[in-house]
Amino acid sequence: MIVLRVKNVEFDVTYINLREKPDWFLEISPHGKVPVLKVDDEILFESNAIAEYLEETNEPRLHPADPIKRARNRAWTDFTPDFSKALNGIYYTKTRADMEAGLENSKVYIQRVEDALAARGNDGPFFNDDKFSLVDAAYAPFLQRFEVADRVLKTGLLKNFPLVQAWSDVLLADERVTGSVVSNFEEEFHANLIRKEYYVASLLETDSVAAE
Ligand SMILES: N[C@@H](CCC(=O)N[C@@H](CS)C(=O)NCC(=O)O)C(=O)O
Repeated sequence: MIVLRVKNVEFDVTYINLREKPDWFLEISPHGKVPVLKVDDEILFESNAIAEYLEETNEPRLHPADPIKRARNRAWTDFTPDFSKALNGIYYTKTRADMEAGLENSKVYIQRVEDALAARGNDGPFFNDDKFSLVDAAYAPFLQRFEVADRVLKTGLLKNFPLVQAWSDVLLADERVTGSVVSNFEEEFHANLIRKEYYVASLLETDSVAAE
């Protein structure tokens, strides 16, 4: 969705309930996962494949023009699942001890991205430079979810990674990112944490009781 927005591609979006996937969705999504992109009568799946298709078919180009930089960008996009798993492993946990273990475990993955940002040789503010790239689009959703969870958990994790923190701040202030989720995103995200009875949800309930 972010790539569609950055490239100003016209699209319609259909949200589905992942707890009760409709039959039409299961018929078109080979892994039963979102996102799926329908182009005329063709179905594309997997975020990276969709992003690369949009890159090849729509301006502006988000990949760097230089082939070496482009290959490195693809390598960092390939790292997104490790990075997201590390962040998810903090707040998708049932106990405080598991959350703390997830927090500790995440540091090595975040440090790798911190080092990549330090190596870009400029002030960004995006992954490569001053231009939004496919790497920005790939990481933004996970930084966005972590930020919502960490407002409750208050781990302050990213304080130890100033370049990742600054990158996250810029992405989460960007309308192309914030506008790519449902308007009640935070509410939906919290509801999911509560439904799954994650540790973070117990802090949420404490917060709302304290606010009454
Ligand atoms: N590698 C896939 C991962 C997609 C994915 O895990 N989607 C999640 C939501 S973010 C999903 O559809 N989960 C539902 C399920 O696995 O049943 C991609 O990047 O598109």
